[in-house]
Amino acid sequence: MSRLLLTITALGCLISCETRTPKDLSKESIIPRPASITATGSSFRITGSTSIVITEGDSDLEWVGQYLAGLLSESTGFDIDLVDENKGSESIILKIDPEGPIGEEGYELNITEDELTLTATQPAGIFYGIQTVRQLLPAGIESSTPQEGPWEIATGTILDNPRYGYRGAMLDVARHFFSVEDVKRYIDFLAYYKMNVLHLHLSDDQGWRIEIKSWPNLTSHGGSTEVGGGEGGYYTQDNYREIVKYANDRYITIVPEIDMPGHTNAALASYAELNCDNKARELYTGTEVGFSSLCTDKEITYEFIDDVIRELSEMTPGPYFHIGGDESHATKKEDYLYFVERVQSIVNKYGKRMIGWDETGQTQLLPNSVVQFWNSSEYSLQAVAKGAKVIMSPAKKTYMDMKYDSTTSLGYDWAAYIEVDDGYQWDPAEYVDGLTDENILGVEAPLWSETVTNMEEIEYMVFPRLPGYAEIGWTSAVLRDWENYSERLSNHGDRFEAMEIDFYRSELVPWDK
Ligand code: IFG
Repeated sequence: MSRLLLTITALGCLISCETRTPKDLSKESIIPRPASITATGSSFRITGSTSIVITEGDSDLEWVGQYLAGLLSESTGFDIDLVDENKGSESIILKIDPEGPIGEEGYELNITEDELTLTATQPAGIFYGIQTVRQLLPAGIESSTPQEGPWEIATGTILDNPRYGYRGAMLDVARHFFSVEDVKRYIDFLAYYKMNVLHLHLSDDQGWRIEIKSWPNLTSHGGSTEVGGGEGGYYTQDNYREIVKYANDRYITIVPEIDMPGHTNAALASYAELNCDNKARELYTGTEVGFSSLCTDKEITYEFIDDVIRELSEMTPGPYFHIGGDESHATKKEDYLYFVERVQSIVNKYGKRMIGWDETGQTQLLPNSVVQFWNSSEYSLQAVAKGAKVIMSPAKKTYMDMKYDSTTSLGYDWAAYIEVDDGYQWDPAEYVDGLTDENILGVEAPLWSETVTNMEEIEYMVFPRLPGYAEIGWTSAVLRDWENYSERLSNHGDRFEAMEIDFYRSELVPWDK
């Protein structure tokens, strides 16, 4: 090869090899955007001799360490193990320091050429720091099979902590039923973007999805179909416990919802005595809303609700129980108010805080209750006036069953078309006059499933909007702008591909820049 050609090749490699080694931490595409990043201009490399160091006394870091070791080993092909003292270089050190960085979900990530150190006051912070480390490595780190390296990360320091304590998404498993495996994959998506709540919409007109041992027909009959007439399905109590454990291991709280007094046809079809006329309803496989109501002036209704809330609360370690309360058009107003107040006391009796859709803001709420704003500012402000907190889920911004635009085949458009920029460009504390951060618990993005039937369709409606909702929940408003975000989001396209996520390639995002 001629001297000239050799020089050009070497130069080319220098440029391409040089750019392949990340050196500027501040140029990385982390979502949610961290609170602060300081770059120091070099790089750290994970190699076959890398180990994860957890010094003794941090035993509750064991699971998090194994989680990281599993993730790294699978895609690097290295055998990365946990050790209890730092012997070599290229180590990853995880440590809990009660005097450590800010907040119980915060973390400090310190990267030098020799070691990568994650420090936090709680294991949750280490878990969130690990999500950041994943995003600093090449997209191949997300592959389920060994990929070519090198596995390099730019050096520097990241100090990070979330804006809101409630950063969630909802999955409607009632209109269409989804398997335990599908729910676990949905949980993996939330964990990757540092979200910490999964709200499961477990019952509706079309299906009852959670086994209640004292009322077995709810699932044997009420769980036997779904929108469109398919076979439906339900979670046994062991299935539900498995979902709860999978979520809790990833610092995600499950919020179970039993929607009532409306949205209850599946229960009304399962037990005649729950109907005011003592006639069991037919199973329903359509998509209308607002036509059903439990019989609010029969005592057996409250015995039923007491059993349901007792059994479900016993399997739910999280602090919340969602009672729905939306679109109760078939319930007289005064019956609705009486019903919600009685159910609120049952929820509290079993040690949980009630969450209800914003219509419940009209009732005598206890200060520890929460309303989920989806449609009515008026009801939400009524709730705040009674000392309740608000979860922000404006349908026009966060409903992931809304079409991206008129060409989207799945979903609805009754609230709005929600393109990727629409879902990102709003702020929870500015959305409703009179609703400020002192009233707001956090944000949640619901996915209703009337038109969504499988995991691919879930992925198409959820990505690429979900990372934006995660950033709204985590990152302070001053650090958020569409220009910067869309640039970072464009670099997540190859991560979605590595995770085999079937995402909508919005033209508003410069995916192939
Ligand atoms: N509103 C209903 C949901 C669902 C949704 C579809 C709420 C609180 C319309 N209630 O949103 O059950 O049908 O976009």
